[in-house]
Amino acid sequence: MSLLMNYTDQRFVEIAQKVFQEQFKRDPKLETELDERRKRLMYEDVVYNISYLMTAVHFSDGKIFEGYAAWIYELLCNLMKDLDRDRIMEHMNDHYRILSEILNDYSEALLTEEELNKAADYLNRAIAVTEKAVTKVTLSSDFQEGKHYNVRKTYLDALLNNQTREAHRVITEAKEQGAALVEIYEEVLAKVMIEVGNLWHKSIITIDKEHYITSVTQSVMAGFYDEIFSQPRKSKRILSCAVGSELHEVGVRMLSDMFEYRGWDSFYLGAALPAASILQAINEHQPEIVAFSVTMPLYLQELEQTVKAVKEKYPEVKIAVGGQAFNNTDKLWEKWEIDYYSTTAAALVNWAEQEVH
Ligand code: B12
Repeated sequence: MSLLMNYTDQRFVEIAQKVFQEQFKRDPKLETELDERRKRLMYEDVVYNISYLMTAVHFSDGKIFEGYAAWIYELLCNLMKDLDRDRIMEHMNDHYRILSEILNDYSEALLTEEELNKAADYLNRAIAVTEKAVTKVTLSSDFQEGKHYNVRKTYLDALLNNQTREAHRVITEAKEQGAALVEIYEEVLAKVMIEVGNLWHKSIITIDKEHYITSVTQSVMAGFYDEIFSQPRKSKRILSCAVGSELHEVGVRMLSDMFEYRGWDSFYLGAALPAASILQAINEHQPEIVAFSVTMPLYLQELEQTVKAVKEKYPEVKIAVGGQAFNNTDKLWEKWEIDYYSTTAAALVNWAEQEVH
């Protein structure tokens, strides 16, 4: 077994080339993802991977290759930030599978049966290490603090691994084990969404993954609707929406659901609602409270105008504002004629239960 010692060995070169070509054959998307420079680096990596594998086989030490697999995966994730972590996992694991098959074809010509078995075992271990590493991302301290950490971490892990059913299962299980709906919304779903934004901001995940997680989270919320919409009624109404050209609407939907769950009739009007439509909807639904949400500071001005218009036309309606746009302001809400501001939807529900009779 002298592969490592002699890179110019024709069989070694042949293996590397075959693995490289086979990877493109099986995964044509690679052509568009890798430019010429990346292709050259990828070929070099194939050579590098084989030599690490041979070192591990030589010492009968699978840890050498496992450690290498974890290291090369993180390196590639950092070098190719335009690709998602699980796409890079796919690249690597295809590579390990192909290498295993091609080594097998060479069989005794290159390695003894015992060595071949070891190589196959180490390649499988590398696959497992790489699969696990997909979710090994640095999470913010906010995400790690507070109740139900395990539930939100498992939920996030499932989603980072594209495991939609598992994500649903995690939430159903938390509910069955007694987590309140408000806790699932605030402590699990909201915190996971915020963390997903952080991961996107750090280029750890790509935009398609962020969209996928948003849509699964919305479907998880929809799964609670039978329960939410079958609570005893209170004859109180809340109208809510996001204003301006604001597309972030998961938070204000949560808010609306929490009111409905407490027996209020909720009129949730979604994202990007123009002021004129808001005024018309208030006239139609006659809510006791209107709740406005803004995430992007760009739309605060429009919210200010909307608040003024509502106050003028419907002075008896209570106005609540919230959303992340207020986080980095000098208590902007104190300068407006509103009735309530808070950083969480749950706090508004509690306030409204006390204040609105
Ligand atoms: C999903 C998402 C999107 C989706 C939204 C889809 C949808 N259907 O909602 C899409 C893809 C559309 C999107 C687009 C954009 N996004 Co975006 N997005 C997110 C993400 C990851 C999650 C949003 C979310 O659901 N959060 C969870 C909810 C539950 O939180 P919440 O809204 O704050 O609500 C809670 C409280 O604030 C409160 N609350 C909310 N409203 C109200 C109202 C009242 C009255 C009260 C009392 C309480 C209250 O209740 C909730 C629970 O307590 C965030 C990350 C983040 N930090 O949130 C980025 C994030 C908000 N997006 C960001 C950006 C930059 C954008 C884009 C500009 C990207 C782009 N280049 O196109 C666009 C802007 C679009 C627009 N015009 O609005 C940045 C904003 C940075 C900034 N401050 O300027 C963030 C923070 C990501 C990041 N970390 O950089 N995004």
